[in-house]
Amino acid sequence: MVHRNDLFAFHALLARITAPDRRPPRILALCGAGLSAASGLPTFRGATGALWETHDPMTLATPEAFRRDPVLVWRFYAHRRSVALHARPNAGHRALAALARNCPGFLCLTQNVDGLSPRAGHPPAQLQTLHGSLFDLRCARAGCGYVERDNRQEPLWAATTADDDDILSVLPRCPACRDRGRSSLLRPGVVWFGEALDKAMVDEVDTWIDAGKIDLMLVVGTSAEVYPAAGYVDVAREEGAVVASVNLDAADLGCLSGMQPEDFAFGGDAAQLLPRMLEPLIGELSQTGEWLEAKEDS
Ligand code: BJW
Repeated sequence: MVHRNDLFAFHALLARITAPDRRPPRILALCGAGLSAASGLPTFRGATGALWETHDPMTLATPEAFRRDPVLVWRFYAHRRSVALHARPNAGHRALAALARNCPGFLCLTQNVDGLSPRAGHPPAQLQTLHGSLFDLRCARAGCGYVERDNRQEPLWAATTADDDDILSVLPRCPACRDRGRSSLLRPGVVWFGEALDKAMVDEVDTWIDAGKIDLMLVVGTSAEVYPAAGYVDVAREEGAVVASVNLDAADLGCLSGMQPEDFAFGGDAAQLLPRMLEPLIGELSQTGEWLEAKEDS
């Protein structure tokens, strides 16, 4: 099936759903690693996916990998923290942040853990970080519950020799466990395969979805292979949403099951496409390529 990549038709849809004589629009977005690709962060899968050293990142994003080799997994995440901290939000993050500011009925679900959407000024109440954050640290011991939010220490530990035993001794440890005489490792506050998403967050998303018909579902830079996140696209469609997918890879544009004739599929870089797609609702990018309204916190 051929899907529409007609920007004029998309802008006509935006005009319809924001017409003054109807209720305020409700827009949902599901974002993935492709949104941050233009900021220099590698994706997990597809042509822009990258190995870290010799490892497939997917083999490291599991509780089993952390139990087996915490040094290897922490080195991977320390590297990712560093890359994310030195990256800048791109025009795609800023366009979505501007949409949130201009449209109270917009909720963005991001699978990204890189912190770039918050740094683009996305209002926190309109952003759910489904897979956690690279900058949260939590105790690896089940039942402890210690969490440290927004730790941007860089580097996470002082440089040591390449010897893994040295690194093990400087990995972050749980202060709560230490107080009880048992020093457990801290781990990245992200959601690994086989782990449940934060229940309170899922409940909040469900409450938002249940609040009424959804007009538009944006699916941005994701292979939509990982559940339960990918399932929100089907849920939005059941709630009446037109789906607009944005992806660099034509193969992944068509990966969403159940694409309908009224849906849209825009092939290209999300950082370039989103500002143009959303222009009727957020205005124009400045001549310098900077998002005029954007405010970065760092
Ligand atoms: C561009 C671009 C540019 C490039 N512009 N586009 C139902 C069916 C089958 C399986 C399951 C199911 N339900 C659950 C499962 C199991 C599993 C799962 O989904 N497996 C599938 C792989 C089959 N799910 C889970 O395990 C989840 N947990 C769970 O279900 O728990 C149940 C439970 C309940 C109660 C108790 C206990 C358990 C958890 C999933 C967690 C995923 N975690 C990761 C790692 C996070 C930490 C980290 O970052 O290291 O999340 S995996 C990884 O994939 C990461 C991502 O957020 C996620 C999605 O990837 P994403 O963002 O889509 O990236 P890519 O690389 O796949 O795609 C990038 C796209 O961008 C591509 O399409 C490019 O073309 C495009 N692109 N440049 C636009 N410039």
